Amino acid sequence: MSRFKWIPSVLVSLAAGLFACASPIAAYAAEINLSYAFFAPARTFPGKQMAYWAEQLTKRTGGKVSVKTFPGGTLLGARDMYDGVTNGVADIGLGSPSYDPGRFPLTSGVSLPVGFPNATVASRTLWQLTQEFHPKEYAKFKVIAMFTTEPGYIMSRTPVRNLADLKGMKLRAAGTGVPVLKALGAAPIGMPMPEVPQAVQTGVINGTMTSREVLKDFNLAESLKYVTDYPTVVVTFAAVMDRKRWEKLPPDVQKVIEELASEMPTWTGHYHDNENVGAALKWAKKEHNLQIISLTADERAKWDAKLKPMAAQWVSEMTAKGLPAERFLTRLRELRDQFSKE
Ligand code: DTR
Repeated sequence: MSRFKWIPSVLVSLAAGLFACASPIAAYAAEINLSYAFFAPARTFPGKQMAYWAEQLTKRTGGKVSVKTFPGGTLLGARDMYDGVTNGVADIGLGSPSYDPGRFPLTSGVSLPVGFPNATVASRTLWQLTQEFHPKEYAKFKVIAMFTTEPGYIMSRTPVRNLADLKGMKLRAAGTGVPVLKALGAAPIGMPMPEVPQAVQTGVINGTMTSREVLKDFNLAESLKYVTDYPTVVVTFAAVMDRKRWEKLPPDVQKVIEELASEMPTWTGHYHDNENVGAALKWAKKEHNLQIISLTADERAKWDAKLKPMAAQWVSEMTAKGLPAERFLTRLRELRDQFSKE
């Protein structure tokens, strides 16, 4: 009998002991870790959406998936978000298709002046259209969440009461808002939202056109004291995952992500419409004496007339590119009306 006969049994109990120690940890450690990048701060409404989604995914998968979020452009900025996902810098990226209408041509139709009443209706419309049309612009991606801002308003350093006030004014918008400002006679500059506070402070721009919660969430009410009460166009957001990465996820996890994807437009729209914007306006009025400027009926009609040709122009441009623009816009209007009633 070898005197080393006891060794294997010691090893077995050692291993068992180690396993016993390790197993409680294993029960809590996630099997799948995902990184999720966003270009603006966590306190903003898309940032809140990201945190909610991450928390829900972990909860609904029973801890199988853990998500590490990187808000504030710490991993990817607005300009490199979608390429960053393709290159594997982040598993998921939340960017704004509105910043690059050339890359997301069909989606840009949602940012036409079509009279969405709020972010909830626009977000649901955007998601439903994407489900029905499968735009080629997302071919490399799995879209995991979509939503929009409320229709944007002009917020400016000096009051804008009419087209004459607006003439030549340097105003910033997301890429899809640039033609709107141009049609109204302003001098538009396209730039991502996180760059706006500094551009306002240094006088590069006299204001911006976007959703009104930025008055508080980016502290813009300090310099921009006027909001012109004329709702224009929404800005779109899409959170995507690289398609190959998506295909590697187990079906039960994919199922939860799809379930969440169908909920996010309404969740985000409700938060933005019912809490976020209202709280920001109240704060800006109280802390910074924000003024809301109403347009006269005559003036409003002039603005409407300037924006009216935009939809038809968009259809002819996109049709020339071989996109089903006419059908897309018709369906958009149907969905807008349907969701407005719900
Ligand atoms: N993408 C936007 C809109 C925007 C509105 N609120 C936020 C908050 C965080 C990031 C972006 C935005 C725009 O640029 O107009």
